[in-house]
Amino acid sequence: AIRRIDHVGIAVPDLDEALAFYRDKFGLISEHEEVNEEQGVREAMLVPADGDPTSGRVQLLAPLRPDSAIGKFLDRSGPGIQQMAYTVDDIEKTSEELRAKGLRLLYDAPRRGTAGSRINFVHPKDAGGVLVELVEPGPGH
Ligand code: MC0
Repeated sequence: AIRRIDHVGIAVPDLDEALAFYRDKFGLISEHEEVNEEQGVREAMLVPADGDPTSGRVQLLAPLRPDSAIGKFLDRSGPGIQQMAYTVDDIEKTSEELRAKGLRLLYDAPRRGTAGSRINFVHPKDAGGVLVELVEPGPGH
């Protein structure tokens, strides 16, 4: 089952510029940065500096390569919201429930996401034009 909004993912051409923008304009600061080669992204998770620690995160996603998911998204749509991510307790179970409801999941088995999480995606054409990510947090998160 879906527990909460995990993060909203925003495609950006330049991670360092976007980090400075979100910090200076909105007071959102980076709690974690990582390169995910398989996904072709350099990414950062942002939280409100003095806000509710349980807040859903903002994830900035910059492409490592032009032919990556984020590279293609930037080409087609320009910078902006690329994905909506929900926290789930059991990604295999939730994926199976959604498949049974007729939604296409992008991966047969979960792949590695931020900070040891396991992730899968619902195809945007099956979710009202929204790329929906399912996130089962890593141990200790
Ligand atoms: C494509 N479409 C989207 C979309 N991307 N619609 C809404 N949101 C998006 N992000 C639309 C296109 O406009 C097109 O519509 C249709 O979907 C099919 O597009 P396509 O030509 O198949 O597009 P591709 O080749 O760009 O692939 C789209 C797809 C891909 C969602 C399959 O981006 C993908 O595999 N995404 C999952 C992985 C990912 O996003 N990784 C980056 C984040 P029309 O109407 O023109 O036919 S990594 C991450 O998120 C991590 C590390 C984490 O959170 O832990």
